[in-house]
Amino acid sequence: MIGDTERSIPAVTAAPGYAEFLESYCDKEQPLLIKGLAKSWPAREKWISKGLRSDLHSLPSVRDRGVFFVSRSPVLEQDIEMPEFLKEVLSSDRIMKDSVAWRFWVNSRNNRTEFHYDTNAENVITVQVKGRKEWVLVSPDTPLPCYPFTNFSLLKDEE
Ligand SMILES: O=C(O)CCC(=O)C(=O)O
Repeated sequence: MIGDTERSIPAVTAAPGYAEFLESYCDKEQPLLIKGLAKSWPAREKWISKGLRSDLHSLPSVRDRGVFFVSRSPVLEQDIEMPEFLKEVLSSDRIMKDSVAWRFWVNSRNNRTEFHYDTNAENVITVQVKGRKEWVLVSPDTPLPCYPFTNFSLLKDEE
């Protein structure tokens, strides 16, 4: 809990349509939790930590950035069932502009990622394929002791 400003994030069990996503969430900068989005993805069975790491290492477009793997083009699409609204999000430059990057965070139990700004990605869409993760989202106006990606982009050398 962060002071008295804690708010919960609205949760739905079915993906919204693209227009609803834009109007009700994206345009209002309102985070949204879609429960069970990946529950029927082949990735849930296929992505075992060690094998996934070596699969990612074998793909030419993927770079191992230490804390995550990144690719500027889609990879492992056969393991993913992309919801319609997300296909539209990814094919439009309205939401992601030119910062679309696929990142794979392959972490072990009890991993903790420190607070950071993702200034190179105006919006972040994250799918928790396996396991659990607690997220703490903080207003950009709130000063935090964190490593700020304010002056540079981790993805710059991929362009
Ligand atoms: O999965 C994590 O530990 C961090 C993910 C994250 O920071 C991001 O997607 O920008």
